[in-house]
Amino acid sequence: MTDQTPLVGVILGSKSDSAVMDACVEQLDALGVPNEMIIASAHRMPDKVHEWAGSAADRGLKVIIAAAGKAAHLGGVVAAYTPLPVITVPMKTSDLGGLDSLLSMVQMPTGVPVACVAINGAKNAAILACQMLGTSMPEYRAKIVEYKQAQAG
Ligand code: RP5
Repeated sequence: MTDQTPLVGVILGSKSDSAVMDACVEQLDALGVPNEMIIASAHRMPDKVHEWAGSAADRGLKVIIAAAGKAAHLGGVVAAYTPLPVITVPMKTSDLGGLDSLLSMVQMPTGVPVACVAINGAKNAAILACQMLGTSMPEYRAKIVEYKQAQAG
């Protein structure tokens, strides 16, 4: 999190998701991507999700990352309310190992796409968001080039 206007919004279905998703925010920070994070469940707090997602583009966000578990409708609901690209992160679950979350996210109906990273793929969601910013903002493309060079050793 920085003082700059957030470009990436991270929304979690529950505070319990932050144990995994803190790594997403840390990766965004490491890449220098201004971000904001809120907790709002599609099922428990639908009005809050609507308000946040519906105002996201006008507030300056460019990409949204949505993390949730079980019957994980959060990313799809957010995508219904915004023209911004939505990256979803399926949370590993105690009952079904995250397959429930994964299928809930990837099986979106035609017309409301979301991207989906691996189960608990918090860091990849941050990197993908930065890559999306990099298509029109050279400073973020440069961050990805730098990241890939460091990764290659
Ligand atoms: C989902 O249900 C959340 O995203 C979380 O992954 C899962 C369990 O939530 P809690 O019962 O821990 O709040 O909505």
